[in-house]
Amino acid sequence: MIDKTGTHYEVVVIGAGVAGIYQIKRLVDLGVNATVIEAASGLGGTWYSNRYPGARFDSESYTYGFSFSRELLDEWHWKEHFSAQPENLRYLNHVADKFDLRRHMQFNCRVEAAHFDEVENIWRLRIHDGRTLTCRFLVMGLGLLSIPTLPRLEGMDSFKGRSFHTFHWPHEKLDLSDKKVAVIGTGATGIQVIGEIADKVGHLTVFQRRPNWSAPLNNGPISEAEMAAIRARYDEIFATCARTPGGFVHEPDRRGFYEVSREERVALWDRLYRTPGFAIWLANFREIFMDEKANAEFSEYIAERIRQRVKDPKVAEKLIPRDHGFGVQRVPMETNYFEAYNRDNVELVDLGETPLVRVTETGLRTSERDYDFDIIVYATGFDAITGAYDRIDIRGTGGLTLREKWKDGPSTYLGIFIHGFPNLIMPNGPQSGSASTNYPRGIETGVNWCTDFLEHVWAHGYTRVEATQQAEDAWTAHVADMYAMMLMRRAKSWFTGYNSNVPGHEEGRIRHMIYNGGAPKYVNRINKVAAAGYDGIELAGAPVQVSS
Ligand code: NA7
Repeated sequence: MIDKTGTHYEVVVIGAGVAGIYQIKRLVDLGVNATVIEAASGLGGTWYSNRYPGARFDSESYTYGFSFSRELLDEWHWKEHFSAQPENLRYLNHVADKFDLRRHMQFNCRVEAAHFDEVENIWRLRIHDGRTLTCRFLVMGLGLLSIPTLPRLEGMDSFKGRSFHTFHWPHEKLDLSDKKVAVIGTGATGIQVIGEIADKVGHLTVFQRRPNWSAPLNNGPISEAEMAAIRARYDEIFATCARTPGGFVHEPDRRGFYEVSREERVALWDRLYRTPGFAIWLANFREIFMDEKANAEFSEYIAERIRQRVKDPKVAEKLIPRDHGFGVQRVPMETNYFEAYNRDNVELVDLGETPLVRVTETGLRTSERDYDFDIIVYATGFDAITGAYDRIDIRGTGGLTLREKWKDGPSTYLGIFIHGFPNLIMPNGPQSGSASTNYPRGIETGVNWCTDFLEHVWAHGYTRVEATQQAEDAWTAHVADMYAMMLMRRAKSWFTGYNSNVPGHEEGRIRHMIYNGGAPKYVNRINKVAAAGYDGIELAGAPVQVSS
């Protein structure tokens, strides 16, 4: 008999983002006693929090939506090829309402601790308000980019204007006209914000530590007729996503980089530069990711594009990355980004030349001078992928903390299980397929697999499931081996666990955060594991009667 001090559920899902929404849908359909615990006051995860101007998909909208319901696909009209945050949040709320999922979600609840009880094989959760919950299975729908990080600068609290991380951009309308605005950071987020606000602010100063390779998003509206055509092709669209490494509609060019002439390569690149979305990254030659010479040639092609678009040659050169080649970090997609620097009200400060020294009462100080601002925007990124796990006191068998286990980087079995943490399941965990692909496509795969797994467990009356050490070691080594083949391994980015603002993540040691084998290989592998009766996972225990 389970000794309960709070409410007991068969499954607790942490996080009401894309993963949590779909996971609870599957569980509710099975009639499982399950709940979603969400720290924010609404559902939507990334799309609930990131309300900065310019926040939008880089995935084609119709490849980002859920695929599980024909009715949903038929009734939803995406208004743009790369839909913006307000519509994305409306969509996720629509899904929750349509399938009556909201009543299975608890908002404003932050899970502070999750401890595994080895006697009863359950998880005990402590919520920030002091409540305790217990569950047999703990499913992590934690965001991969949900813990924003700020620079560690002296004087940050002294600034008298408004300052915030892009993740905390105010929900109410913020008037930027006539304001002097600073944006620190030129990652995917900074590049979206800068392109969007450049012509809406009084003056914009961009503080860039390292430039990023970026290319046009080529967004556009979707008419009724176009949407009807997309609806008719949904099966084909999702089939394409399922067979491409990134889970997108973009298929890599199968020709060998060196087998075609320079003219043919340039002709492809000219076409890709005009093609919407990640085509420039993912429909390119595969050598771009692995071969230094091929990467350098393509990077120079993009550098030339930057020079053509930015009028001041000195500024253009500052916007061209020197420390890494195109595509070895996450490629930000831009709209009017480079043109922003042609405006009289936009200035670029190269922190490589004049580093930030401190925040003052009125703005920012670099090694060269003081700047005054009304608003400082920190577009400085996230404690990515493992950060949300680190923020919860997760303890497995023998009191082992996940924080300690993962202090040098994650280790998992399939990105789904962690040895030492029984009954903890991650449909979109570090080193899983969804962490490196078009998220919702990977998430649907992960949630479906995990739900099938749980059905298997319930059908057999197992109460304790745990990956073996051996299975975890083999998977983690496999993930590391794939990094070894990629130029990405040398890049300072969240793909390798780099973040200068997070102790322990500042320099050097690579963390194998994502699975780089591509969606089809990942799906093939996890399906094989299932077909082999869940190879690598110890299934144990007899049913325990739970009193209510
Ligand atoms: P990113 O891609 O991690 O970018 C963060 C940016 O902030 C990047 O330009 C950093 O420069 C810069 N940064 C970070 N810390 C500092 C400090 N201390 N001083 C100056 N500049 C700093 O995060 P994003 O939010 O843009 O994108 C994250 C993902 O969200 C993205 O990939 C999408 O999938 C959605 P650096 O390059 O490290 O020198």
